[in-house]
Amino acid sequence: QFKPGYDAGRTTMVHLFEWRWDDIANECERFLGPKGYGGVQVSPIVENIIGHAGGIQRPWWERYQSVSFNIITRSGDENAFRNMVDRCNKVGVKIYVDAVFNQLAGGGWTATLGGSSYDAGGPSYPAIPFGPSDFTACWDCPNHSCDIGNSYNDPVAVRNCRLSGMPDLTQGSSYVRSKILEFLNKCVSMGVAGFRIDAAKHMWPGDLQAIVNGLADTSFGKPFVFQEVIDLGYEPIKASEYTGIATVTEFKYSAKIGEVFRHRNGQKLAYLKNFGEGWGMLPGTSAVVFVDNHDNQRGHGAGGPDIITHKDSKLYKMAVGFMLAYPYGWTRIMSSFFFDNTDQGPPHDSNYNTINVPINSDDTCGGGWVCEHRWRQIYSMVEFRNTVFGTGMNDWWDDGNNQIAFCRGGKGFVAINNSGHDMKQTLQTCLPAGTYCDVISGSRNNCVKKINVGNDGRAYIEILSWEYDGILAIHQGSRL
Ligand code: ARE
Ligand code: CA
Repeated sequence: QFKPGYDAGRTTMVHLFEWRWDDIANECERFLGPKGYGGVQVSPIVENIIGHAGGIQRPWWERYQSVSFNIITRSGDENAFRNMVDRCNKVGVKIYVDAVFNQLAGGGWTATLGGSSYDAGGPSYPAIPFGPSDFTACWDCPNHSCDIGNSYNDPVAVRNCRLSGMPDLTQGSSYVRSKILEFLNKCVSMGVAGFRIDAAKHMWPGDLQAIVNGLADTSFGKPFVFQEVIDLGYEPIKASEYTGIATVTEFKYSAKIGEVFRHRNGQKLAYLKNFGEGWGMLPGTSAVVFVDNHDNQRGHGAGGPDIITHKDSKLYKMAVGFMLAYPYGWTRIMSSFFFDNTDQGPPHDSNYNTINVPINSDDTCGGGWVCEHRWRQIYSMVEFRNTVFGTGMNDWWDDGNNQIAFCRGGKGFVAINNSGHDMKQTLQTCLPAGTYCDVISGSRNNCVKKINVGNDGRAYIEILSWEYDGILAIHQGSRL
């Protein structure tokens, strides 16, 4: 549960938010496998309510309101899901399922995707089946409303009350655990490599431990488990309560990297020298890290306005590039769809069926899909991370401000200029003498910036303030 189980030479997963299973299967074969991605986090896979939010039909978040454990969503049915897992596994790309079992669907909805009936008032979900005794009773929640509301300072309320009004499952019950495990282990038997545990903070660590203990083995050992625990340091529930069970999503990383690259609160890139544990974050081997996620890129969850997303593309490429270059945590790339309204679901046809992702001749996506993971600056840094994996960080340089550079062993070198001034420096690259191609501005086959590394390992590095990208990277594999 602590290792993603990536195939050799792979290090990074991408969250293909709301993608269809047939698209993900194609993407594994035509792009993710060849470009060295290790895995895909997929959106929740089980039957959910058909939702709306005011005038917005089919919000993305309807998938966090399950009514059964049947595999049927807007991404496809069970056959399409199995087919995807097989095809991705064959090309070395693992699948991680977003597992939602703190709560089930709330009330007020009339239709479900597979037609299963339910009653949030019971609460009763006959397709599983779960009945009233499988849910936390209101008297076990300290709030009269039965809801968590703002009670994030009370661990009992966070675990026993309802999250946004949705009926709260009692993971303390052996029957409830057995049904959850039946579903998770079915996924494992289909070849799934691991799970994101949604709303882990809202479940008692001991109950989660019991569930994780019951997971079947994959071909590489226990499935990878990463628990969604939002701990920015201000609440009594700590991420460290969960790191004994499995890895945890490190939200401080997302929040802080946004602050630093936006120069908020006196932050500057020079301070990133000891990013990670040195900033009070979890041990790197226990942390799943990301610049933004599907919640905080649209103001849900934690992080606030400083979170950097694809909308600030120059900043985003620098921040994601830093994350991939720097030796801390298990890295996850976000792949989004465009939205004007924060409730809006994925690109769809007139019947609200999710549309396939059209791929343009220049490798980018159309149809309303952003596909950050296809940006050259991002996938080239995934390859960088694969190349330098296992080395430490050395030969850090900074200008005391917002220009930085560092090496990864003798295998890679990266420089970032987020200062508004030109960067013109002769720096130690730690690479053997030779000519290298910068993988941000171009590629070995179509090189734009050539870097000459001398016999002493030093090279002249230039990133002008007006340049399209504020990052430059060379590595063992980019030698001309
Ligand atoms: C929707 C509507 C609600 C409605 C509910 C029931 O928005 O108005 O009451 O449905 O009908 C997602 C959306 C929610 C959505 C839900 C169900 O974000 O808006 O509710 O799906 O459809 C907390 C949790 C954390 C959670 C975030 C969003 O701790 O676990 O809130 N993140 C996960 C997923 C979400 C998902 C859920 C959980 C639910 O990633 O996508 O919700 O399964 C502080 C605290 C944090 C807290 C944060 C926000 O920072 O420290 O712990 O995060 O505030 O409250
Ligand atoms: Ca709970």
